[in-house]
Amino acid sequence: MATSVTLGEFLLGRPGDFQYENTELGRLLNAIRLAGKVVSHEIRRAGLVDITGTIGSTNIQGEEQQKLDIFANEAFINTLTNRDIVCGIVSEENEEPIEIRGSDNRNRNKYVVVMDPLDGSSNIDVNITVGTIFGIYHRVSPIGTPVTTEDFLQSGNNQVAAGFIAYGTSTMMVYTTGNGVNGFTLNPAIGTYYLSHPNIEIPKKGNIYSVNEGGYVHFPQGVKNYIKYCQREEEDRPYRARYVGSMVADVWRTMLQGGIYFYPESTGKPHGKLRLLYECNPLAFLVEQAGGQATNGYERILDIKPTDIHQRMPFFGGEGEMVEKAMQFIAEAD
Ligand code: AHM
Ligand code: MG
Repeated sequence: MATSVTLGEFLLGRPGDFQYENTELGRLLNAIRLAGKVVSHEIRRAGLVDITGTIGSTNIQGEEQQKLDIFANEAFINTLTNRDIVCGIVSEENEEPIEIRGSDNRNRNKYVVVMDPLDGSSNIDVNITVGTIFGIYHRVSPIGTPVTTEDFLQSGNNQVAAGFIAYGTSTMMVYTTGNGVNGFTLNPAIGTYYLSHPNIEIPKKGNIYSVNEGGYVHFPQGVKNYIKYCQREEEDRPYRARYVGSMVADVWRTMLQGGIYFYPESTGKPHGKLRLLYECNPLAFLVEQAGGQATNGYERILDIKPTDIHQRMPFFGGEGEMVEKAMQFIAEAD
């Protein structure tokens, strides 16, 4: 591990840095790191106790079993609700926004959070990385009034902070507040996250492409042409193919090793699969802050004004030149 700085110390800031620890944003990030530990602990038990069953089934003690994505959803909602910082949450698990009026019931909390509490949860049963994705915004509605849908339908440019917690071979929290990206690895023995990946920068000249090619026949012609380009024996190609099928893991690899990750539209999924608010936007913010690009094939993800809280959006993210090349193929085929 490169350094012994903890996430708590990092949030305190160094002279000249922003100081988060005593601000509401610092407390909010603290709440997320805590909920991440609770979820991590539960996920680590997944192979030991029978907790991956479906809702409604009972385990051997007769207790009701809970799916891990429901557990994660409740862990994050409870942790965020109890701190009088957040006035509303949009979660992949909840059809409607969750309104939080605060302990004094006066709607005075400033922030909204969008989240996918356990992305890629179908991977748990096969011991593959899953993750919590989050984005944080200032509310746009006046303090003292109930949270509105408009508070959540902000373009990703307005994110105050965003990140993910990956539950993989280790548990990591990776986030940005618009001042670079830093990654922290949890030491589970003492429950502390350490700064393991300071100032992450996506390597130039990537050579990995990452897409679910099972959908190839349904992709637009430009995307098909780009995939063939990735596979052609020319210059530094063919590229290597990697696809976990867990967006946090695929984007994290892309940030560390370079390359491009994409989930395009297809005939069956005209807007792709990934959700703009709580999958595309937070990860686009991270990718850009690490020096890369993230688009929907035509325009920057972060510039898109959402129209629906669960809206889907094609995603092309990674090393800038590779994303531009993909966009060039899409434009040429249109
Ligand atoms: P989920 O939110 O239902 O878990 O779906 C999102 C996940 C992403 O993590 C991943 O990139 C994608 O679904 C994989 O989908 P596919 O199996 O179609 O490739
Ligand atoms: Mg998801």
